[in-house]
Amino acid sequence: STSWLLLAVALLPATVGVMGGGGCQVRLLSEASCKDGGECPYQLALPPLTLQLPKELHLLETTAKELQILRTTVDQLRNSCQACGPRADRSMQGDRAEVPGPDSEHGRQGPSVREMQAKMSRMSNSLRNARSQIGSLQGRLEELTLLNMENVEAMMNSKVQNLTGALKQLSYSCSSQCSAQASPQFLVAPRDCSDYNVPGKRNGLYRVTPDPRNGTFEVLCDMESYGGGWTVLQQRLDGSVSFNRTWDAYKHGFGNLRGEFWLGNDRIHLLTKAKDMVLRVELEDFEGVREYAKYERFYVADELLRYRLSVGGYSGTAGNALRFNKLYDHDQKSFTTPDKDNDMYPSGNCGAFYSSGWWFDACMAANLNGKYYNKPYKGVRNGIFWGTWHNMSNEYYPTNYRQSFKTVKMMIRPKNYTP
Ligand SMILES: [Ca+2]
Repeated sequence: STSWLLLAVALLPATVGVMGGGGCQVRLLSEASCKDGGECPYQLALPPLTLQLPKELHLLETTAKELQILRTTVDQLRNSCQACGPRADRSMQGDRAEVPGPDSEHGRQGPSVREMQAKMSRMSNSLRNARSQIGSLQGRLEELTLLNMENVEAMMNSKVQNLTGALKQLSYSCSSQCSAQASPQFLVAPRDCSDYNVPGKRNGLYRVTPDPRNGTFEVLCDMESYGGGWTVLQQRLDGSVSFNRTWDAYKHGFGNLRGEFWLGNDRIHLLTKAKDMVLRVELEDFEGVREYAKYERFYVADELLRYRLSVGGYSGTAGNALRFNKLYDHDQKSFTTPDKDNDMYPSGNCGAFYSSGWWFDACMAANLNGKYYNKPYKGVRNGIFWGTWHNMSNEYYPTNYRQSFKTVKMMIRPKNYTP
């Protein structure tokens, strides 16, 4: 754009001059030089004009310059040739002191020829060099091509071989170490007591991880009764722990795992969610009668579903109190505590009325979290209750005392467990 601007500025005065007529000056050169015939010379002053010429003209200029130089050289050569003889003599006489030796004649006469010869030889040398360089470059190019096509393949093959070897070594060392160390128990954290049940295990406290996202906790394991592998959810032994507790207490569990306790609704949910579980209820009264109820299906939902109970598939000796009849059915019932009424009884809170947390209907045919009585009792039936106990039908008569239980135990085990 700069060159365009320069051109425009240079052309502008000319254009203006012609258009305006003021810039164009035509005048007589001189009156004195006018001839007698009246022919006076005129001087025409044109405004400066700059023209943009194609750049190839520069070559023309260069060529002209070179031509000029060549002409000068030729002239010089011609001159020196013409003055060959006399100049050589003069130079031999005059320059002897400074330019000694027999070559001085040639030194004066043919420097341009010798220079040109030297130049020629230098040029031919460099030409040879260039040619040999080109040759070597071509050779390298071919080598590189060969490297690309063949050597890379070989290199890759060797690398693949190395990797395969390393892989074999790794798999060998892994398999040999693993087989030496591992049994499945170390690979998967025990989810409930059944995962611990190898021969020689005894009743006690074990850590279980039913759901790795929800941590690990301790449980009481019954490893001896009925094939073992039982995770105990609840235990009543002596009445030392009150089961008249809040929603929060039943959620997190309470009591002592070595004595009386409720494991906690969150944990019961996790355990029954991890595997299909069987529930076994153990009951013993103060007359020494021991009976059990077993359910093939036992699941407790999470807190959002109010720990709803799913229970079914009864077998046993104590009777199916959890699913007594249509009016008293604990299956699919939410958990209720004295401070949280989720029961089916519209006029009040079964948990508050019977002093416990349980899956109350309206209200119950069973309540294993009732008050612990160490002997028959009267009044509200708020004790541990199993509605199908063998003597339940005549408990009111003639004494009107209510049945009490000495020990209660609720425990679960995977349905597919084999002792
Ligand atoms: Ca209610």
